[in-house]
Order: sequence, then C-alpha cells, then structure tokens
Amino acid sequence: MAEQNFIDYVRICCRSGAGGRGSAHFRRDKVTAKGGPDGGDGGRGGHIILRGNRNVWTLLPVRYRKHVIAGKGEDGRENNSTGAFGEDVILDVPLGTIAKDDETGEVHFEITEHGEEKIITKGGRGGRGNSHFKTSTNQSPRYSQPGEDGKEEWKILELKVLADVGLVGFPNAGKSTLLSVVTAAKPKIASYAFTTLTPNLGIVKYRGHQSFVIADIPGIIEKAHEGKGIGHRFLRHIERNAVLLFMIPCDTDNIKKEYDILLNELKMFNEELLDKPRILAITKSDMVDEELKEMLRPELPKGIETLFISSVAQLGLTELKDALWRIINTNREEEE
Ligand SMILES: Nc1nc2c(ncn2[C@@H]2O[C@H](COP(=O)(O)OP(=O)(O)O)[C@@H](O)[C@H]2O)c(=O)[nH]1
Ligand SMILES: [Mg+2]
Repeated sequence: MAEQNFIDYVRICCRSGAGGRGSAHFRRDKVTAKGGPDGGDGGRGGHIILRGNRNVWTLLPVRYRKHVIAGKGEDGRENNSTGAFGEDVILDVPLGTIAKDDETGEVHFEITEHGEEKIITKGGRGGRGNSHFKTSTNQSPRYSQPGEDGKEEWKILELKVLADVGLVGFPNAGKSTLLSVVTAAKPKIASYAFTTLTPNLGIVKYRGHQSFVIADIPGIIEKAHEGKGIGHRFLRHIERNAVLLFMIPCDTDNIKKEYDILLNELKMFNEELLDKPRILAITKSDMVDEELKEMLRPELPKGIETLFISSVAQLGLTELKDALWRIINTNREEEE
C-alpha cells in the first residue's frame, strides 16, 4: 500500500436533503364530497451519517466523494400519509475519526466504536400537512407547511490514530528498524497532544484488508523515572486493548533478567500497562543459528509467548504479525 493512500484528513461538502412539503388535501370519496383536511406530513430529508467501521483504516474512500448529497424527502399525501424520508448517505469511516466544522473548527463528535452512527449534517424537517392546522374556527385549512431546506456545509474529518501495539524495549533493541520494515504507511502526527513523548506510528497491513497500528514511543523506558503524569498521557493514545510487544536483542547476556527490568520500568511508568497482554520478540536473530537458539530457549522468561525475529533478514515477521493480530482480535471480540 503506497504511502499516499493513507489519508487522515479530508474536507468534504455535505448537503443534506430538504424535507418534503406537507400536503393540503381534503378527504374525498364516494360518500363524502367535501371531507376534512387529510394532508399528510412531508418526509424528512436525508441525513449525512458517519458510521464507524473497524475494517476501514483510512479516510481515502471519503476523499473521493468531495460532495456528499443526501436525498430529498417526499411530499406528504392524502389520507394523512407521510411522504417517504429522503435517502440518508452513510459514510463508513475508521474508528478514531473526528468530525469538525470547517468554518469554526468546532469538534462535533468522534467515532470510536464499530457500527456507531452519528449524523454530521441533518436532513431538513418535513413540512406538516393541513390536517395539523384544523382549529375550531377553521375546519378546512388550505395551509400546509413547506419542508425545511437541506443544509450545505463544509466539514473536516480527521483521523486520530490509536495504537494497537506498543513497542517496549531499551535503546538499540531494534524498535525503529522493525517499525520501518512492517509499516505500510505513516500517519502524520498533527492532532496528538504528546509533548514529551512523540510516538512514531506505523500502520501495518495485515493479510489484505486488515490493518493495525504500531507505536514506537521513544523514551518510554528512559522516562520511566521522571514524573508520573506522562504515563496517563501516553495511555490516552493507545487503544484500551493494546498489546505490548517487548523487544530484546538475542545477544543480550541475560534475556530473562532484561525482561524483568523492562517489566519493572514499565510498572514505574504506569502500573496499568502491566494489565495489557504482552508478547516477547527476541530481535536480531539473524545473528544466531538454530543451534544457538535452542541453547537460548531455557534462558527465556516463562509465561510469555516468545518469537525469534529479524527485521534485517525478514525472519519471523509473518509469525509476529499473526500473533499480534490474534491477540488484538481476541481483545476486540471480548469487548463486544
Ligand atoms: N543484525 C541485525 N541488526 C539489527 C536488526 N534490527 C535492528 N538492528 C540494528 O540494531 C541497531 C539498533 O536498531 P534500532 O532499530 O535503531 O533500535 P531502537 O533504538 O530500539 O529503535 C541498528 O544499528 C540496527 O541496524 C536485525 O534484525 N538484525
Ligand atoms: Mg529507535
């Protein structure tokens, strides 16, 4: 997937449908020459709606629809029958999409859940039929309301990318290198409020249509000792159900000890991070052969899924993506 295909900002013109006119009809049939008013209401105009879709990972499809136009409501009809509603337009957007007004910059809402629907531009109300205007002094009102106009407004959609996977490792563990080899696209980090820690985000394409986001947060370990506040700021930007990928190079003297140190640093950074699922990648494993790997196995920490990978030689990366995807999705399903 080429980099330019990842779109995290679009400006679109939304035009909602006008409401239908209320009817000014009078009942008339074989036995009633001039009955009372029975004009139905006009139908509501079509809304423009955003719907969260976890299988959509960019605003690209929305960008191709610069002008989004919903349908007009139908006019009311005799026999108090309401006109059909105008057709809504539903735009599928990635989770984390923020909708703003282009003119004022005001944030309307954020889409966070799969299947969540929110109206970005409301359709016009249908006009009321003449049956509503009957009074004691006017039994046969000829008046019916016109439908409300649709609205035309420019909106901004912005994608706030939340990470599904956070990388945890000391400097030189191979975090940046891994991110660079598995990343299909890099979101811009415009609207993130990181001040001390700027994450490098990478979007990983997984088996065709799926994707997930990895964050390398340089300094998460180094900053562990400085102030508690950072942890919460960081947590706001990773998914509630993110996976932590611990990374330790294969030539580390004591892998088990290094793992314990990392765990402890993480705990100082923010204890909540220990509740997240984690897996361990032994990095740079192109430097060891099978025999050496076997010798290393007894030295690995217990109770954590561990994979040997090499970003440089592209070893074990598919298995790593499979494992991450499996954990991310187990968590997603549990949430539903
Ligand atoms: N042999 C080998 N070297 C690697 C591999 N991944 C990273 N490195 C090297 O390890 C060093 C540190 O990597 P980097 O990704 O910058 O680590 P970071 O500090 O965790 O981001 C660099 O010199 C990389 O070239 C790998 O898979 N195999
Ligand atoms: Mg780095």
